[in-house]
Amino acid sequence: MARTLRRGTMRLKHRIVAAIDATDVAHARSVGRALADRVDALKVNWPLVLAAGPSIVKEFAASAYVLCDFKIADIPNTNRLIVEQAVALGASGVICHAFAGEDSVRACVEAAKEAEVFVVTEMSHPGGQEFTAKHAEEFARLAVRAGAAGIIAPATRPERVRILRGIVGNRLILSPGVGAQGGKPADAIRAGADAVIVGRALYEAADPAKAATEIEAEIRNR
Ligand code: O7M
Repeated sequence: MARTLRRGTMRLKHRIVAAIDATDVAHARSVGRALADRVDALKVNWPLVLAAGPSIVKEFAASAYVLCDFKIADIPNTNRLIVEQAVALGASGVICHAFAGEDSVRACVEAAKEAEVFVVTEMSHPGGQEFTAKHAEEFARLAVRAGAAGIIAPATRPERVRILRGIVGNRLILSPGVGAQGGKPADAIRAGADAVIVGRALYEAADPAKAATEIEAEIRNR
């Protein structure tokens, strides 16, 4: 039986967003199926969309909250067009960059309608300290002003998550950089993240469902 698209606000039951960046489409599908009920969202980025085609968003949206991580960073009109396409495919959330400016972020929020917009602040990799870290607080304030649902902040630097939490109040904070990039889920959550974003530690695991359960337990027992 075909399941209807489930759109709405992210429910933080597991406090995990799975980044399905696998480019072996059969594997990505199988990981998506295994994790749909064990994480709060499936995050889809360019590697999988380029490998599988945009219809993968629709496919995942039949059983999960799909967060389209296209790191949208263009002029307002182009941002609007991208968000409209992602939402039409079934995305419940989209991710944009702040550096393109407030008008560009606002265009995403307006086009998203009932879908949620998350704004990247400081990036989790070493290069994230070169430019994004210097403006992360401004990006977080911009996200709040523009009416975003939340921000993306680095699990690799929990002390930065704590500072950004002080700026965004009760907006959501999703933290990537757990596992393969060295961050610890419990540290990010203790610092104020609502959920961690986990890619390779889940989709490269021998048993992704078991790996998700273990991360959830680590968060619960922090
Ligand atoms: O757990 P990994 O390292 O295999 O994957 C992390 C995922 O989070 C991957 O999809 C990245 O594109 C994403 N990500 C970061 O790793 N760092 C960031 O600063 C931001 C993101 C992200 O999700 O931005 C929205």
